[in-house]
Amino acid sequence: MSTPCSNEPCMNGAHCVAKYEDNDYQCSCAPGYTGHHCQIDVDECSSSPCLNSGSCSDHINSYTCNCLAGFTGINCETNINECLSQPCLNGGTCVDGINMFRCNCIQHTAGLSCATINVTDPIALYPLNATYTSKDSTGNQPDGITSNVQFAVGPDGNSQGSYQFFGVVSSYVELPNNGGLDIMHSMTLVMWVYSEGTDGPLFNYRPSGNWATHFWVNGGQFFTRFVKRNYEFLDPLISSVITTKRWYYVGMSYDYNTGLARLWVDGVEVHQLNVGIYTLATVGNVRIGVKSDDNRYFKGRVSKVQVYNVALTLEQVQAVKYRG
Ligand SMILES: [Ca+2]
Ligand SMILES: [Ca+2]
Repeated sequence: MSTPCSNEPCMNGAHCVAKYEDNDYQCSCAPGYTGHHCQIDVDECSSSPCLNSGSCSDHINSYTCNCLAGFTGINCETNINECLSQPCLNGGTCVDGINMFRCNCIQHTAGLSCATINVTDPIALYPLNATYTSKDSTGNQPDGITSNVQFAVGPDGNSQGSYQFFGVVSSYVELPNNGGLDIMHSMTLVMWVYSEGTDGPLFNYRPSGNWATHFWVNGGQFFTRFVKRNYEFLDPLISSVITTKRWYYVGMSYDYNTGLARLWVDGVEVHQLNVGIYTLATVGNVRIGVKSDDNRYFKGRVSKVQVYNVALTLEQVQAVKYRG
């Protein structure tokens, strides 16, 4: 028996509903189709559902968005956070962009990820190796004077990459200070030290007499004391007890703008102290190994002594570790 639906007029999986009284039919479309015979594939992209310039692909009763780089989500509604991987180094602040990030670098750092650390040149750099002997490789300061020291293996493995100090009154290096090392204000000193167990001076202003600013092994610890111009002591900075017969990369700094003093050992700040704002006693020649009126003489090795007239940051101290 023939019905209005007998010749299957509805398309695309539609259900045909016969209307006998009119000898007609109506198509009940499957999802995603329209039209009298459900012959039209509805364009689900017509409402422009894809955001942020994503391109839309129409499917049966659905759509997909193809997002531009930097966006995600069903409708490309999400700006991917490129800062999540923490790409900014050295304290830089990350600002998320579109398929990119930008780093706002702190002072003295630069580059896309703030990986570049800018450090001013030292005012003196004594490599204390066979190439430079006791000379300042920057050429700024007069040559040092050696007394009963000899070359030894340095922290970089160079067989003549340091000076050996013997722990006796005659064994020292003296660095002349014709005003060039008289820093007075902000300063940083970094050096490599290999102690063989005695206390003694590592960088001591004034070879004898009044104590000026000094850096020592004292009590088996790294010990630095900034001293006021009138020779009054400021509070010292002290590390924990050090291991003998291994190299340490040590540094200390004083910031005249803040009064803050710092002591670093192998890239770690071990002591920070606000000692106040004073002009420092950085007068007289500097001696490594001996203060002639004190009977404690450093025994061990020293290499790559660097002096700056600014207070370096920890990142900067690490960046100059192998200078010299
Ligand atoms: Ca469609
Ligand atoms: Ca982004």
